[in-house]
Parts: sequence; structure tokens; C-alpha cells
Amino acid sequence: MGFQTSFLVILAFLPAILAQKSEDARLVIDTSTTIAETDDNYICATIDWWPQDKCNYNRCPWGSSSAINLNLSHPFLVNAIRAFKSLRLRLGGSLQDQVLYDVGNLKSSCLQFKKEKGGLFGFSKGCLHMKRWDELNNFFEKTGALVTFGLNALYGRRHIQRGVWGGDWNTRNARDFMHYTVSKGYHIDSWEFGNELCGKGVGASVGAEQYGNDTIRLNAMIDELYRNFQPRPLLLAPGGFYDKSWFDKLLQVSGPQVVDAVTHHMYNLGPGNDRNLVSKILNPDYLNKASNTFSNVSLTIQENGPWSSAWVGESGGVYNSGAKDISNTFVNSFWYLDQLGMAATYNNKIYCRQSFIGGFYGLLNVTTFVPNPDYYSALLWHRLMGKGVLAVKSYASPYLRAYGHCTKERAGMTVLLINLSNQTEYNVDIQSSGNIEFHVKEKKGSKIKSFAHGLKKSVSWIGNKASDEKLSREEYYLTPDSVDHLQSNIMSLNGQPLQLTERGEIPSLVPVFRDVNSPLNIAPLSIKFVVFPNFHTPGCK
Ligand SMILES: *[C@@H]1O[C@H](CO)[C@@H](O)[C@H](O)[C@H]1NC(C)=O
Ligand SMILES: *[C@@H]1O[C@H](CO)[C@@H](O)[C@H](O)[C@H]1NC(C)=O
Ligand SMILES: *[C@@H]1O[C@H](CO)[C@@H](O)[C@H](O)[C@H]1NC(C)=O
Ligand SMILES: *[C@@H]1O[C@H](CO)[C@@H](O)[C@H](O)[C@H]1NC(C)=O
Ligand SMILES: *[C@@H]1O[C@H](CO)[C@@H](O)[C@H](O)[C@H]1NC(C)=O
Ligand SMILES: CC(=O)N[C@H]1CO[C@H](CO)[C@@H](O)[C@@H]1O
Repeated sequence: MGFQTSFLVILAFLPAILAQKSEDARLVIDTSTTIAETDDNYICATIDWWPQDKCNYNRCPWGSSSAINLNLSHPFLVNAIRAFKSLRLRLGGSLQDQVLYDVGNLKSSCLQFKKEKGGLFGFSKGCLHMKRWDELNNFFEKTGALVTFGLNALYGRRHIQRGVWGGDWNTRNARDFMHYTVSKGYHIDSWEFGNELCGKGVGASVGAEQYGNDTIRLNAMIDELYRNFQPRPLLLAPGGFYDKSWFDKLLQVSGPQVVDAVTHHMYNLGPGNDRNLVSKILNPDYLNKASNTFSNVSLTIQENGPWSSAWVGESGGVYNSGAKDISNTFVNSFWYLDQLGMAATYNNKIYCRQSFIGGFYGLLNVTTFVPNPDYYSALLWHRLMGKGVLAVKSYASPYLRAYGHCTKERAGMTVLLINLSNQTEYNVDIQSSGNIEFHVKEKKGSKIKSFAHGLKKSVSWIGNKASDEKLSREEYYLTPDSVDHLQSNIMSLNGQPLQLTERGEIPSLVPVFRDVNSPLNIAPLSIKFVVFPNFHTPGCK
């Protein structure tokens, strides 16, 4: 481009350039220690039980996505799970406490869910055939999935008053089902007890003391059934919204080593017909509110069940099946990645997204099986963000969100940057506290600005000194595929739209390599994972 043309181009874009501001942002990351640790497989997603005729706001976005009718041989589905190597899947959801297992002594016939006036959530009981359970387990094995199965915790109880169920849980059907599962050699990572029956409940509730007693019985049953089977699955409970007194009591009543993980649900964006979802998602004050729940859950565990840990057992952002043109579009990743980051800092071990497929919040589209933007966000997280969570101190606008983890399965650290601002580009300076190592940044090609005094530049990076100049960082830069179209259902990675290959495979996610000392920027309304392979992180194991 000649001088004149470039001058004209600049003139043409002048209003845009003027509208966009640029600000310096400093992040100080403590690499000397980790503040929390996630599971190796933090990313999890759910497969629900909703039938085709589950509708919200006159839309029925579930199609054939349930544990009962999902097309398990669809190649896009298989490829999407395999791309994770070990994706956690949770089978569960509202209707789980009405599922019968067609095995052992079940006296009733095995029927499908159908609409029923007065039924819980408007549906009848449903049933899982063992033939389908076999198919599901073959599918889990084939795709490498790690499975959490949510058991029916209402079985045998009585409806004692509006919304409240009482009496002991009848273990019979669950025991037969688990016995069948063990006898077939199927690996279940964890059995979860009930769905949203805690606190005031969603469709139904059960008292915490009763629940605690039943959890003890389930635990004894797992001990017995898995006597000769390794590894023993974990017991998760209660799979519902946090309620302090109920959760405290559950742990107190069930006692040490019974509940291995406390599963809590989050839907902090509101209902699917809320008109302000985009502005909530892009509002840092709004996003921050979720930390309240995370810190309370963590306190409940510290005080009442230090043997246990927290998992986000189900989280869709928007409830009632998600929101059309939001949950399945780029803008949702601002919420999703921010919450993955936040939950990890509060020591949640696992985060289950509602859903893997089904509803508008599916990581895959329910009819086409094509990944939505959040699928790629989840996959990048899974590949880049390791277990160790690092403390990030931000000296920047609240619109710049940042999370740091030890890099997954290699040295160094990965920083997730989220720019919620619609007008400000941030020039990010990343430094290390912990006093030994530091990041140096060259300002406008001139002097080196060092953070720790008296240390030479070479100290900050491990690697071959002779090739110091060649040290690079990896950037995975995420934007919607078209400018100004936050509600696009196609995400771009480093400017290239992410699309399945011709053979229906997940495309490779390739970073851009940059000189480690080159300026690090993040444009308005965009997301970036930055991997620093040579960053010295003594706190990472
Ligand atoms: C499952 O998906 C495959 C691939 O699209 C298709 O050939 C097959 O007919 C589907 N099966 C069912 C039961 O819909
Ligand atoms: C729970 O178990 C304890 C001890 O067995 C018993 O005293 C209590 O009545 C039970 N509570 C409920 C609600 O079942
Ligand atoms: C968390 O705990 C605080 C203090 O007990 C309470 O005020 C707040 O409402 C709780 N928040 C949530 C979301 O549970
Ligand atoms: C699935 O994709 C189609 C085509 O892009 C779209 O019309 C539909 O709304 C999507 N469905 C859901 C539930 O997101
Ligand atoms: C930027 O965001 C603010 C606050 O949400 C909004 O009022 C404004 O219209 C947005 N500007 C552009 C150019 O989208
Ligand atoms: C909506 C929006 O993006 N607003 C913020 C953009 O970033 C600047 C600088 O950080 C904030 O002051 C705005 O409120």
C-alpha cells in the first residue's frame, strides 16, 4: 500500500480509530504458589432427560438430545467428545428424579416420559431400558468420556405437602441398576444423589436431615457394590442450588467421608426471555456477583465438611433452556469463560456446563450437531488451563478480566484475558510477583522496564539463553466471525472462522506465536488465551 492510499484508509477509519481508546493494564501474577487446584478434567457438560416436547416461551429446543433419544452414532457428536480425550459428562437434570431403571424387580412397565398435568415439571415418570444403558456405556467408552450419573432420589418417597416430599428413599431400584452397571464392568466416575431437591427445591424438596440419612445409605451401598471393583466411584450430592442451612446440615448429618463432592447449580444470568442478557453478560459488576455464591459454598465446606470439595454440578447461565441467539452465540463465552475462571479460583474442582447438547445453551447445536462458540471456549480451556490456579492481581479497569493457571501438562503459565469493554483496547503488561522472577516488557522499543530490582532480564525466562530473542508466547485470539456481531454463532480463532473439517472433525486449534517481548494487546469485546511456555512458575507442579 502506497503512502497516499494508506493515508486515505486512515482518513476513512478515523472516526472508528478515535472512538476506540487504548489503555495500559498491568497484571501481577503470583507464580510462587497456587491458590486453588481444579481436577485434571475440569470441563464437564451435561446430557439431560428432557424429551422433544419440553418447551419454554413457545420454543422447543431439545429435539432428540436426551439420554434416551440422542443419536449416539452421529459422527459430529463422537468427534466433539473425542477431541477432549477425556470429557466429563453428567447425565442428569430435572426429570432425573422420575427415572425408573428397567432392571431387577421393577414392577412397573418401562414407559417414556410424556406430558402429564400435575406431573413434576409437567411430565410423567420415564424409564431407562438396559439396552439403552448398554449403548450409552459403549458410547462413553468409545469417546473416552468420564461419567457422572444422577440417581433418582425421590424413589419411594411420599408427597407430603405442596412441593415437599418425605419418607425414606427406597434404594431398591437404584441398587439393582448400580449392581447391573458393576456386573457389566461399566466405569462410572461418580454417582450423584438427586437433582435440585435441596433448599426449597425447584419442583420438589426433601429435608436436609432426611437427605443426609439417605446419603449415608447410598454410601454404604456403593461400598458394598464396589467391594471388588476399582476405582470406587465418588458420591456427589445434592446437585442443586446453594442454600446455606440446608447444605450445612447435609454435611453435618451425613458426616465424614460420605459426600465426596458438594455439587451446586448456578444460573446467574436469569431466564431465557430476559431482554437484558447481553448487557448483564458484559457488565463486570453483574458477573462478579456470582463470587458470592462461590465463596459461601466454599465456607460451608470448610466449616462442615472439609473432607469434601465443591463442584459446579450444573450451570447454564440462562435458565429455562437458555436464550436463543445468546446462549448459542459468541457473546455467551464472555460469561462462560469468566465463570470458569472465577469458579476455579474458589477451588471448584469441576464445572459442568448445561448442556453438552440440548436447549439453546448446548455446546453443540441440537439439530445440526455443529459446535457453538462455547464448545471451542471449553476445548481451549481444557487444553491450555492446567490444574494449578494462580492469583492474578489486576491494576486495570474492571472491564478487563484475567485468570491465570499453570499451563496444562507443560511448563509455564496460561493467562485468559477477557475484554468486556466495547471501546477500549488494553495494552497488557504481565508481571510476576513472588519476587524471584518477573516479566520484562520493552516499551516502544526503548528501555527495559523491570519489575524486580537488580535482576537481569534473562532471569525471567527459562530456556536456552543463546536463543533468548526467539522466546515466544502463544496467542489464541477469539472474536465473533464478523466484526460487530457479538451474537454470531461462529467464533473465529486468530481471525479464522472455526468450522468442522470436511470430514466432520473438530478443526485444529492453532495459536499465533509472538515474540515474548512484543506488546500484548486485547481488542474491545474479544477474548485471548495467552500461553507463556517459558514463564518461570515455581508454584506449578
Ligand atoms: C444418526 O446420525 C447418522 C449420521 O448423521 C445418521 O446416518 C443416522 O441415520 C442417525 N440415526 C438416527 C437414529 O437418527
Ligand atoms: C436420621 O437418622 C437418625 C439416626 O438414625 C434418626 O435419629 C433420625 O430420626 C433420622 N431422621 C430422619 C428425618 O429420617
Ligand atoms: C452468602 O453469605 C452471606 C453471609 O452469610 C449472605 O449475606 C449472602 O446472602 C449469601 N449469598 C448467597 C448467594 O448465598
Ligand atoms: C441450531 O442451528 C440452526 C441453524 O443455525 C438454528 O436455526 C437453530 O436455532 C439452532 N438451534 C438451537 C437450539 O440453538
Ligand atoms: C458501549 O457500551 C455502553 C454501555 O453498555 C453503551 O451505552 C454504548 O452504546 C456502547 N457503545 C457501542 C459503540 O456499542
Ligand atoms: C460498556 C463499556 O465497555 N464500558 C467501559 C469500557 O471501558 C472503559 C475503560 O475501562 C470503562 O470506563 C467503560 O465503562
